[in-house]
Amino acid sequence: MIVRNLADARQTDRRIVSKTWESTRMLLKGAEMGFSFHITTIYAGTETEMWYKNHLEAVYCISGRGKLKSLVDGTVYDIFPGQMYALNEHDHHVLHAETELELACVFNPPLYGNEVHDESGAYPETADVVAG
Ligand code: 9YT
Repeated sequence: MIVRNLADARQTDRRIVSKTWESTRMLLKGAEMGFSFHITTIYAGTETEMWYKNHLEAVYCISGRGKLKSLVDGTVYDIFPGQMYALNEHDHHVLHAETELELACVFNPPLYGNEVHDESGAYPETADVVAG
């Protein structure tokens, strides 16, 4: 069994800080669960364009308010606590955080560790660090 605490994990290199977001990776590839599990904070007033060509992701909104726009068909969805979205078709999208958003995110395949988005908004297929 693996038991971890978010506040503790935030004091370690599990906390990855990028330009418009930060993410604490609670479970990674090395845990051999078949997915990774992250608690992500999107900073208020930011827009993040993403396109996970190598991953599927499900996102659950814990707190905050924002807009999710599909860059496939232009549909805009409200994001608020209780909303979930799944990028089941590797959907190209942009997330606008009207307030700070706290999100729970699951990635399949799991992230290795310290990945941040490349210029296209994707994570690479492999990485150097393999944490649990
Ligand atoms: C919602 C989203 O995908 N934000 C980018 C960060 C990502 N969730 C991560 O690395 O945890």
